[in-house]
Amino acid sequence: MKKQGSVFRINQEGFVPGLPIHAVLLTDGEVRLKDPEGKTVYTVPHGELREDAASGDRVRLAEIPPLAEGKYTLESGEEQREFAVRARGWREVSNALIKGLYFQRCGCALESAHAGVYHHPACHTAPAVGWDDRTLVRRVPGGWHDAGDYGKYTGPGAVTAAHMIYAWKLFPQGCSDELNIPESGNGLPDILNEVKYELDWLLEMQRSDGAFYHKLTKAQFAPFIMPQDDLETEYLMPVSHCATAAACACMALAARVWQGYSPAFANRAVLAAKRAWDWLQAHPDFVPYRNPEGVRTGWYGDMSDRDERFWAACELYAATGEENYRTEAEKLYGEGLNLTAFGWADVSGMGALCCLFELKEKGGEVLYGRVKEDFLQRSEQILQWTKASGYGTALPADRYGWGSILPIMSGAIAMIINWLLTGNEKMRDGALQQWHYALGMNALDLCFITGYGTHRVMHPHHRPSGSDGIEDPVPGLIAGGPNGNHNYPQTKEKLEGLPPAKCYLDELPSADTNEIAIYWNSPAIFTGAFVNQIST
Ligand code: 9MR
Ligand code: ZN
Repeated sequence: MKKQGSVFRINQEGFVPGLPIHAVLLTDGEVRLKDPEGKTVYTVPHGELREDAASGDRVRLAEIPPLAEGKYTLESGEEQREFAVRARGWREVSNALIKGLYFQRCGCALESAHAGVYHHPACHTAPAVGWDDRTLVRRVPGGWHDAGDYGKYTGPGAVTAAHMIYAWKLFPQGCSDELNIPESGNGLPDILNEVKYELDWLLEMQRSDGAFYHKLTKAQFAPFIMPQDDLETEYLMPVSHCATAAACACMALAARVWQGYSPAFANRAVLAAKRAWDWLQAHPDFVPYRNPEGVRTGWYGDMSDRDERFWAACELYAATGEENYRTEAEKLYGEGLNLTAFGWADVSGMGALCCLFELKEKGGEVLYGRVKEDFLQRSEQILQWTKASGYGTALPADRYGWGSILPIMSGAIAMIINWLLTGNEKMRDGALQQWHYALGMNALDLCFITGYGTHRVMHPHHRPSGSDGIEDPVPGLIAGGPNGNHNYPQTKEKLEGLPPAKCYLDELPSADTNEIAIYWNSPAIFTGAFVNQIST
């Protein structure tokens, strides 16, 4: 048998008809593409390699015109690599990414009817206690575990839910499949059913004065035990500006969507958003969140709330049409924001999404016109990074930090939005290449989504996967990926000296390269919804 080619780096879930096939080649020689009968259907001619700065690899990125459904083989000398072209070929993996959030549900049993072998009893059902005020004892049920730990963090949760809501708003046909979750078949698309699980929890995280608690976690991370065995007290940690503004934005966004499904819920959501906004107005001086003494769970430190406030003002204006929100949004926009940032720390891009797709008629010169111009310019920069990378990855070599998958998938979102606004095919292809990156077209030759790909992540830093006694990790979760910063000493010891895009360990302790997180799944969900929609 011929060797399974080490000179090929491709999307390990294959391709779909009608879209170009991208493959990174580590050979300058001719590459033949053969159909199942062994007939050459396409030839990539000999071509020069160039060094990819992030990985040190000498590569070239080939683009093969769209192919009909079928099985194909790439061949270079003795090496070959098979792949399939299938209609709806990426549906399964993108559904799995959404279902991945279901597996993160807290406070309810995961029944085997929905969770299969990964079923487990309800977890974290005891009442939470206020960290500052121990007389505050109340149930705060639900929500998603944030990542490999069992914490639940307001800002990151709000951003995750919002990525998913926008995925559905912009690409409904790309994400409307039934996911076999408890609510399936209730008339609401399943992606929204899953989001609602988080929204209900978020509403519980609001204090009576309108502010949101920053997080609900224990004082320390749990050991690697199943969630139902994690019985220590969970605390409502102090409120924060960033959490309040992010939850405010998310609730105003949700209110508009649920108007068509459940006006009562929509009403509750918009009222929560308004109360959060009023708290922010009454507390104009930003105080960054700090973990109280003795608390070691995720910090989610953020040194500015301007971007969260901008996003919140945009969404509230879209939800209510009240001019004061518009005035605030314009003022905050005028302070200068990075409109292509879509992560938990900088949410400016979420505000941009609102301006571009919800405020076209109502946003006028600033909130539509200027945001659009600014956005197009910034996304052009992302396309340039993509072109400069040998692997077509939207990240410069010096920016591979903890969770590098986030800026990479954010790059995909930015290029997708550009494509929606301009129809520029280079943007579509740039976005596709980030999808391919996540699924295997990368220097590690690895699909970052558990349960998928021919070369798989097997040991994510994820407590259930690490303690359930099942060999395969919980499926549909995306790993943070290579991190050139070597945050952990043991990671540093094993990886020091390697180029950043190769600093990755498929080892359970390596939270700094192999943890999963809900807000890494969600931009991949957005991108998956897009690729599905344009290929159906
Ligand atoms: O995603 C976060 C990353 O940007 C930070 O560099 C890192 C270290 O502070 O923390 C990451 O978030 C973790 C959070 O603090 C706790 N839950 C797991 C998260 C993913 O690793
Ligand atoms: Zn739990």
